[in-house]
Amino acid sequence: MFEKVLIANRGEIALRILRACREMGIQTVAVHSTADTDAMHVRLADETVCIGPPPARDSYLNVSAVLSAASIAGADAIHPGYGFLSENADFAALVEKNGLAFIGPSPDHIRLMGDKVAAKKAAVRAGLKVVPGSDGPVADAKAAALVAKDIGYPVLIKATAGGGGRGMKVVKDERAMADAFRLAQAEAKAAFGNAQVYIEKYLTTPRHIEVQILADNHGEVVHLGERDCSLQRRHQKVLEEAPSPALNAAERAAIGGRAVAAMKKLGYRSVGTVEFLYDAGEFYFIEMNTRLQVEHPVTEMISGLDLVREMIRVATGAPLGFTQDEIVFNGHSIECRINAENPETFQPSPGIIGAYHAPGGLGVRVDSGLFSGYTVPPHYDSMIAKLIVHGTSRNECLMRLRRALGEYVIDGLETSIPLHQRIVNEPTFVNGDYDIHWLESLIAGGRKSHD
Ligand code: MV4
Repeated sequence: MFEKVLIANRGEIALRILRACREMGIQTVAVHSTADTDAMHVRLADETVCIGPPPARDSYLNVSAVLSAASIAGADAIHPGYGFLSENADFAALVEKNGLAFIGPSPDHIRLMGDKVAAKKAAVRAGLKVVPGSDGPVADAKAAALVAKDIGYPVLIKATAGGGGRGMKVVKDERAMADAFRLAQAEAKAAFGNAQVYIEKYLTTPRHIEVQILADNHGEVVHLGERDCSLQRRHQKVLEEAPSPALNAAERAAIGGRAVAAMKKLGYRSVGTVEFLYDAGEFYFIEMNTRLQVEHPVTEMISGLDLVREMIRVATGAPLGFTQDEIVFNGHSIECRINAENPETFQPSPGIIGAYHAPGGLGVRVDSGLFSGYTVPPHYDSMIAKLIVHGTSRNECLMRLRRALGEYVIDGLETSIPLHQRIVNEPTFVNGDYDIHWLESLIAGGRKSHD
């Protein structure tokens, strides 16, 4: 087992990793910017290293600062969390070159999945169905129009280096292609430094369903069920649940089994998430995330497994301690991402936390570094807490979530708690009958049937 792990992240996920390490008897090293000196993950760590000023590019994204901190502290492994350096293949390779373990997938798998065209090709080779579209990158609007004519409009232009929805353009008909293509290329170039784009048939009302994978270094792979992440605003997930209310047991077993078989073929290791669009009973692979995800707790709640612990175990070379048959799913879980932002305008709302009271009781989990007197810095993502609830059924989970949201007190700044209270009372959400556009239409609809 590792003796000392450096946690290359901040906020709730740094705390989440720290907790797993402590339970495993592993020493922790927190790195932090000067904006995070008083943060909870820094206070609780065994050792701390300041790695730079507030802007992420000068601290949490500074590869040499993080590697130097690991070397000075004598860490034998680095956990990257999510965001920041977590899906930087060059960073993962450098960590290994420095003789440390990267607690995550191999640099090659990170690189492969970072190229969305290569990822799709790999998925096809590994037996997964993908959305019809161009075979690879498309050179110009003329070639794009040829593909679109073949698969039929509407189509979606996506960035090869993209992911997470940035730089996508829906094209309704051939007349709109030329402008959309140029715009997509320009946005891809600006966002990712790579103008390359590809084309897919645009699915108008799918759900976003993703399968959690766990793999050891010896070819064993299991899935931990799926999560429904269809509730998004501007490609930011707002609320996630497991299992998906859209799937029956046969569909669940089928997609889990296909994702496992694909990852075995690819020789994948560590945790990963295979993302699908679910439309008219079919699953289409779109991307794979080669990291621990924000929403991993809903999977932990229904599987009883500690994903961070398992991720650390397999990174030491230990074999998976259980088989697919031994994983028992139990009940239902929902996570609400709580952001420091105005619940109507979505403007960030950093500031000092006044009174703070987190909900508790049976089936309630709060992953957060918040405390009364803490200052939410303006330099980073606005997510300040995750409220995760478990129930024996979806209805019990929903009742408990409403209760827990009502108990949560975060004074001093605006949060998205009122938005969540609205969502959990909407009939469409209560029925589980939503797609990827439902939340945005609810928000755009203004004052509607809440309370
Ligand atoms: C799509 C799609 C429809 N058809 N691909 C968004 C994030 C990235 N992971 C992939 N995404 C999508 N890919 C095809 N072929 C719909 C989405 C999508 C989306 C698109 C427009 C507006 C909001 C969206 C929310 C979630 C997913």
